[in-house]
Amino acid sequence: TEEYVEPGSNDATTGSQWFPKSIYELDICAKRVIMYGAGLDADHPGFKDVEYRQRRMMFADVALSYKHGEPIPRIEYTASETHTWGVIYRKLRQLHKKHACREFLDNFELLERHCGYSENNIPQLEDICRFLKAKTGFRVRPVAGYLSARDFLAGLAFRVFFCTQYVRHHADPFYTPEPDTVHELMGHMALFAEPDFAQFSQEIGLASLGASEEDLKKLATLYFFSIEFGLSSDNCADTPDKENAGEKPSRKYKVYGAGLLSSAGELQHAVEGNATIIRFDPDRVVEQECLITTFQNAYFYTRNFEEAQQKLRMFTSNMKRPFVVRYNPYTESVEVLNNQ
Ligand code: TIH
Ligand code: FE2
Repeated sequence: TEEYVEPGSNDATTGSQWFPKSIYELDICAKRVIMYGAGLDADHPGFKDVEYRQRRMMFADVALSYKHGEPIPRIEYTASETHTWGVIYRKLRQLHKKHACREFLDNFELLERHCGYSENNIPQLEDICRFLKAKTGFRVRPVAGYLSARDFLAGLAFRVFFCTQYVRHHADPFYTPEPDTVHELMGHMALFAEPDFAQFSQEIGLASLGASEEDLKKLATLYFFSIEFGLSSDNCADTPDKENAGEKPSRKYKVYGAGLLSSAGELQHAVEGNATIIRFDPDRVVEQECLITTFQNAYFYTRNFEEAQQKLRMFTSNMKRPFVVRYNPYTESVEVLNNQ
């Protein structure tokens, strides 16, 4: 499975767009990076910083030469990178304690105990990968930068999460438009240790395999407003119960979305300001624009992961594909059953 597959290629088995059938074929997806290092846009604080750009090239090399099954190379982070991490760590841990959901906080403590999480140390992907594998079967693998939504979501179908390993530029520690290792480790990792959340994530991934362009875009938007920016109303002081209750005071919500839990700036905006917060209803969510260089215009909540999962299932069961996929955990591959 060494070959490169051109994005958009036809899939011989299904007649839809090509998608990986085995976990090894994620090596193909991992190579189709949209932008990294030299591709940084001109607004990015790292754009004019030659040293930063060179460092990013090193990370890109590590990610592009990685293959499924290999140990993930350990990175020796610089004093400056570790300092940036520490500044963010201190700030976010305070905010997490106030605003993060219970499942996130409990699992984050396990990461501190077992995976080298501390304000003086940037954890290594290999250690996290082993930990998650034992908890939920989730794995991480390094990636050089943004993938297309199709390639990125395909990883989730195999319980694989593509993770950047570089650190954001020190000029702007509390918000970055690009995912970086602080976002992945501080925002995402804890919940992949939670079985319900792992299942929810995989189901988005499975629904995305061979989906039409239109459906793929909807699934990417649902991913974005749940896994990246989702809120929950369980265990809150005053649980909102009315459907479509908009613009409620923020203390009624807990946060589980990684894009909020890794950004002190946007987290405070979402739950300490008066951001628009709407009930997570897939038909409504897919109408919302995903913003990647600014804060979101609105955030969505469910009561808990179970509710998110039910709503997602209802929605995806109406999506049409001329085949059915089933994940086989013994072979770590996707079986395709053609419908007549
Ligand atoms: N904005 C987030 C942060 O500053 O940590 C990173 C990203 C979330 C979603 C996409 S990029
Ligand atoms: Fe993310």
